[in-house]
Amino acid sequence: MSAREINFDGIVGSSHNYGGLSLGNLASARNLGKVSYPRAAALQGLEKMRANLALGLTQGIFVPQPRPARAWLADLGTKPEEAEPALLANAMSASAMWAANAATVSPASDTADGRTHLTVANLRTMVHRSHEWPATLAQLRLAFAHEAFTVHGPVPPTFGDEGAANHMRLCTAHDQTGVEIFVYGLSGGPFPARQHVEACKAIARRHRLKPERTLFVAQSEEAIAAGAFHNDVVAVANERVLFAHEQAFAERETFLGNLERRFPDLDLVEVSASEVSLEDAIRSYLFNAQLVTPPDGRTTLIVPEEARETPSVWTWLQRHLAGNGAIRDVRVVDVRQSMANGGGPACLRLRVVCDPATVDPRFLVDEEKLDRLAGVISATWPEQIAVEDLRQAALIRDIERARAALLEACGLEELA
Ligand code: SUG
Repeated sequence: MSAREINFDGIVGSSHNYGGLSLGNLASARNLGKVSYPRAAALQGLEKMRANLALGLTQGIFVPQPRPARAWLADLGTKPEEAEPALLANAMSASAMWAANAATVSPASDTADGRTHLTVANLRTMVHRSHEWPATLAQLRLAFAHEAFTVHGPVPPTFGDEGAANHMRLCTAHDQTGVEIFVYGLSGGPFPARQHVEACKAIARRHRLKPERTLFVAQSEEAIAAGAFHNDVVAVANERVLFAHEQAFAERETFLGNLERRFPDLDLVEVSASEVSLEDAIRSYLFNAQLVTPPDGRTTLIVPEEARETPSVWTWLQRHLAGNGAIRDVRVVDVRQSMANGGGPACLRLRVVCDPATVDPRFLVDEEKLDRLAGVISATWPEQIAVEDLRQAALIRDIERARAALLEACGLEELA
């Protein structure tokens, strides 16, 4: 088999809740304290994967992390029963579901040593995400143990790194040499810039990328200030196509000029602020879509329901389709439980271009396996969680048992 793109989706963890933990992520702040529905959330995620399989795409999974994060609480000298409420909330988040923040990936065709390189993201800016990386790294090391891969530890936490959410790749086909674009933040008005340029440069060096096929570009301050806490909230790329809001990048003309010089085949689909405001783009997550190439070659955009409900966005999409633009098809998925924490279809997946035969099969899914996982989730995931219940011993027990049942169904007990 040859290399192809695999989307690895994070399964929504059994502790999924709305803790309002992410400054600069407007949905997270807006939904603080709302009752969450972990079972429905995880099943929505599985349905998205099912729809991708139906499109003919190859689908993978990552399993949820241990919650509460007992190891992290122990490092802080406490435990779930004793931790202060704020600390406990940071130990209970299911935020590892957003696999786009798991790692940055450079496919073998881009690297000097012909291996696929992955660097686990340190996620150091947000407290609740800063302790994800050890469990993510353990999982990456299992899934990508084959010699075709090199899995790196995190960039030192001096420099913030949030993984593939701030990384795009342009290429004529997934298995061909690409141009890798690293997007960093300098300033975000009232909000933190989570991705540091020093981390981007470190990853490009570690991954042994060719400087002439690598670009670094800053997010615009206005995008971060409007709620684009990751670049994938305002831009997404697939093969030749870069789909972006015109206010996504600082020094837009310079960036696009540099990009066209490095990648003359670029097919730029830019949405102007007069057609879709930054506010509508961020509320609807138009750009936090999966832009994919199914086997029939028709570039397809997988958007959340919220995009259909936002008139300016839906009008833009219909006009683009009618005009035979680069995006040939639009599919709508319901990931509302994740969206309410600022995680759209693209946040939920990590793209890895590789030969599926080199991936540990426990991390790949087909219809039948999704059925089995849905059975476990329906039987064990809590139906709902109110933030004030996070300390309840019975809930904590259910959350931990549910994850154990899923690990068993996946044959991944060693991640317990
Ligand atoms: O890091 N939300 C996540 C959403 C991540 C989305 N990922 C990408 N854009 N790729 C974040 O802000 C909210 C958790 C809470 O408030 O309970 C949260 O972590």
